[in-house]
Order: sequence, then structure tokens, then C-alpha cells
Amino acid sequence: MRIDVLTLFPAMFAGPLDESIVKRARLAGLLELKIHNLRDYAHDRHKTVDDRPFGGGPGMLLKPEPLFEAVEALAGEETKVILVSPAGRTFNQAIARELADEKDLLLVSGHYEGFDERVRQELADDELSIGDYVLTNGSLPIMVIIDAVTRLLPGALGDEQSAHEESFSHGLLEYPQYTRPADFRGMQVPEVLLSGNHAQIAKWRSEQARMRTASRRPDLL
Ligand code: 4GY
Repeated sequence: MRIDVLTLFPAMFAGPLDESIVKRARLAGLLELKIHNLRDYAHDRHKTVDDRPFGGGPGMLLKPEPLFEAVEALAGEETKVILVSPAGRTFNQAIARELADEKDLLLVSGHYEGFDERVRQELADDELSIGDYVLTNGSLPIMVIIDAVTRLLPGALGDEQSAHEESFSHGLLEYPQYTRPADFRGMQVPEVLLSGNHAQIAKWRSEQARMRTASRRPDLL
């Protein structure tokens, strides 16, 4: 899979995507990631990428010309172009799975007060938000999306972890888990988990997952 990113802060991307599973996926050639500075697509001598909103109001907008030229330069026929802003549909695991099936993504970061509406109309195939709060720009949300998508690429996780994604797909929160020691500072691991009775353990875990989901995330049931 190839992912291109358009942002005014390319330096933010050094670090989070150079570690752990995303790093391995990149080294293994499962993910080709390219970060582009939107400012490189401004062509006046001041490299202007923003302008004041028609009709007045506070703040600045991303002006259309650099975005149009950048997307025209970077997006191919098969590229899914996704704007990232709080006005998008809320990103979740199902959307991560859909995106992991795409060949090329171009993720475009929101900055200032947002996009000129014509960018939405003409360039965007979709618009995503990572949640109902306002960040300073879309770079962190883009890294969140890349991280969630990359771990779903075939071969990105070891076998043990890929089974875990399957257990998330039943749509419940995870059951409580414990590792050694069985008695830690007087806190005991539930007896059933030490019993060796795998049918009982499976039953306990599914009950616990259901109870935890009912109390913490009833919206998932
Ligand atoms: N939340 N999910 C988000 C964000 C920064 C104002 C538009 C979010 O995706 N992006 O908060 N982005 C805003 C700042 C202009 C982008």
C-alpha cells in the first residue's frame, strides 16, 4: 500500500512512524509512505498557502490553488483522497479495515480554520475526523489513521497479534487479563484462569467481555 500525506508540518511525522510495527511494515515494503509539504506547492514568492475568508470572520483558510496543484501532482487514477478535519465522519476500526483494502491513499491535513469549500467539492473522496475535539492541525490525526491502517496490512503483525484483531472484530471490549504472579501484593488472579478448564475459561471471558462492554460502552451493544 502507498500513503501520501499533505501537511504544513512534515517534521511532525518524524518519530511516530519510524518505530515499532509501522517501521517494520515500511522496511518490509508493506507500506510506502511519503510526506509532502503543502508549502512546496505554493508558487508566489512568499509561499502563501492561506487567505482570509470571504464574508469576514476570524482566522485564515487554506487557499485552493496549492491544494489543487498538490493533489493533481500526487493523486493517480486509483488514489483515494481523504481530508482530515473535525467535520469528517468519525474514524473507527471498520473504516480502518476499509482503508487497509485501498491501494493508494492521499491524506490531507486541515490547518488554520480549515479548507476552502471547493477543495471538499472537487478533490475529496472522503473526510475523516478522529474525534470531537479541536487540535492545532491534522497531522496527529493523520498519524493515528496511518497507525491503525498499517497494523491491518497483511503481514504487518505476528500471528499472535493478528488473532487479537479478530477478537476485536466481535465488537466487544476485551475481557480482563492477568499474567504472573498469581498473587501480587495480595491481589489474586481469578481462580478459573488457573483451573486449566478451557471451556470454563472461555465462558468466563465472554461473560466478562459482555459485562465490561455493558457497563463502559453500552453504545457498542
Ligand atoms: N479532531 N480529527 C482533527 C482536528 C485540526 C482547525 C481544521 C480532528 O481530525 N482532525 O482537530 N484537526 C483542525 C484545526 C482547522 C483542522
